[in-house]
Amino acid sequence: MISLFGWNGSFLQVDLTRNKAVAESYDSLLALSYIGGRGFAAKILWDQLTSGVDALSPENRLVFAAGPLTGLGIPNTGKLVIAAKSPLTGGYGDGNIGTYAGIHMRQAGYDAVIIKGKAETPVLLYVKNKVAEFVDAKDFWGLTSFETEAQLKAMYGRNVGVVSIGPAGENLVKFAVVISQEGRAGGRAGMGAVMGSKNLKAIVFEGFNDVPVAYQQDLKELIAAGYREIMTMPKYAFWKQQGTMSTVEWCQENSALPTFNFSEGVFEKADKIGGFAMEKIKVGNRGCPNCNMTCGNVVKNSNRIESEVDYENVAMLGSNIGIGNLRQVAVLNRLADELGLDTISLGNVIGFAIETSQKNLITEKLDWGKYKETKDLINDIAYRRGFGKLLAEGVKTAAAKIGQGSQEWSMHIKGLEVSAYDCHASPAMALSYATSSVGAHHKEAWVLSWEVKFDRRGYADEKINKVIEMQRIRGGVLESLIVCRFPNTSLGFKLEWYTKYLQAATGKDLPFKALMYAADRTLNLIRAFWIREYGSNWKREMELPPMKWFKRPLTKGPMKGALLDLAEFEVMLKTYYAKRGWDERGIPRKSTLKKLSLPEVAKQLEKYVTLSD
Ligand code: PTT
Ligand code: SF4
Repeated sequence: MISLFGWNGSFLQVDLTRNKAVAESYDSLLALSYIGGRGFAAKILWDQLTSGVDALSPENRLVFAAGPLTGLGIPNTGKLVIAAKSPLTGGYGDGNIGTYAGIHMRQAGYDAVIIKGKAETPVLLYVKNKVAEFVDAKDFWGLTSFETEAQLKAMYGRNVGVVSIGPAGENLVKFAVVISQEGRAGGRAGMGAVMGSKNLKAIVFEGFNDVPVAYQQDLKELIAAGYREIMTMPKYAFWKQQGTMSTVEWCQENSALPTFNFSEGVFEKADKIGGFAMEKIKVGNRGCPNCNMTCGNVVKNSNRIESEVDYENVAMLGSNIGIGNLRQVAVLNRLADELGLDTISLGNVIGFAIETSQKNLITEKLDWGKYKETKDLINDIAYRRGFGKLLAEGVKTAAAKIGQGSQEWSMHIKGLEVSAYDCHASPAMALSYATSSVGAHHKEAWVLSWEVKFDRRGYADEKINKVIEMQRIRGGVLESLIVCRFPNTSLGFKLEWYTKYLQAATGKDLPFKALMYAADRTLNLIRAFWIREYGSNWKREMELPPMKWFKRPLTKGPMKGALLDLAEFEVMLKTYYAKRGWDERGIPRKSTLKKLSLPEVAKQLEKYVTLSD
């Protein structure tokens, strides 16, 4: 056990094949080198996996990792990283979910839970204050994530933390997510499928112990001051009103709203699915634990049932598939949550299927804006029925099977479907997708608003620097601490708050610079993970954005005619690599790994590829 404050110094290693759960301590070097969350997850997956493991086999590890700020009541820290080798991309996969489960996990004494093996029949794991129990979950198999959590709370009490999968995870849909608290989802790259492959329906966490901190009184005062500061920020009131939903109008104005499978950046019914339309049917706010920004907008959907909507969900299940009715979109969104499907990939595969059908390349007759048919298709995907079975594999595999040039409009990078920002007119946003740690996700560098403000269509070096800076801060520091990025990115809450919290919690002086260094280490380790998996099959071309953005210009809106330029983008990508200390293939150089104290990683990688000096 380490004698540091802020960290418990203990992981729970669970083997579902043998029904064994063992606490394992780790040393302070690990804590200080990787901080927590994504840093821990990357290190654990690097150490415990070998190249080529089938992501849906018992050998894969499913990691639930918290950070040194989790469970202490600090603003916006109710988040948990869920990570594994991704069945969708074959590379590193993770996601970030707001849940009481992370808080309870820390208060039960663990900084991470690592799951390997496969239970013979469905189980759930109950972790209560250092004691882990395997509970038969046959009666839960087949339930939606909402039903599962409700029943578990009836069994274990309302205050426990629960993460679970729905039928999509059970059926190994490659973009199944893990769900918590009726509307929080995490693990876009198929973490729900990994959980399903282990026959693990849910984990219930119940912890009552305080995590040891260095300066309790200082921390208490800082926490109160942080919440006060957030509430007095100028953008706070509007944020509470609309959360991420105002992004619909913003993207429409700036020609970035994914429309008809990313063919356009504007949607004629955008006002019907935007933030102001949402306000008319809003019935409340929900959110993650330890947050006074509660950005989950709860609306009443067409079935008069509550559904929590965020920008990505609405854009992908709205404009991207031609549905311009927010109550209907909210039904689809809730269905995705119940079944445990990632809304971004879902809207993406459906958009791809409609476009492919319109071009008469498949026998299914699909069209834009068809609410009822879409609902049926979503169920077919979750239960792997009919055509849904192919779409359940993700858009990359579906396009490869359909062929006939359909790869050109399969909107993914490295197998992960692109998030809800059209990039015809945004080279840096496309670069951010291309080089994200998990595939085409916006979470690390949402550079689009910066492009809109300063230089929309250029390929200048400044853009590359911006992407790298954002990736280090958001994808490295915030994902490892772990804190929600919205207070900083949407309200302007200063990052210095987090170093103060960290100091009070751990007693260690870890300046932001040190956190950025640790972030670089983690991001390079994740890169190494991808390279170790792909070996000689790793190609720079894998990181090129979808060809549609290079070949088929926007036909409407303020950016009409816009296209990405392939030659310029390639130069941008190579320059990005050079700035990261990677070679022309995008592989970290030996010198870079050495600088980050990762010589062992270099040694291992050399078994798979030749490293440049
Ligand atoms: C995230 C991705 C996003 S990002 C959204 S909406 W977004 C989608 N949400 C889904 C959902 O809901 N249901 C569903 N079935 N699938 C969904 N897939 C999509 O998943 C989320 C918020 C949001 S709302 C965002 S941006 C921020 N993301 C953060 C992040 O990544 N890191 C961090 N440190 N802080 C963040 N804060 C914000 O959290 P993935 P949540 Mg999510 C219903 O997991 O895999 O990273 O994909 O966690 O608790 O729902 O909060 O406009
Ligand atoms: Fe969760 Fe939203 Fe609060 Fe972030 S701002 S912690 S996503 S409720």
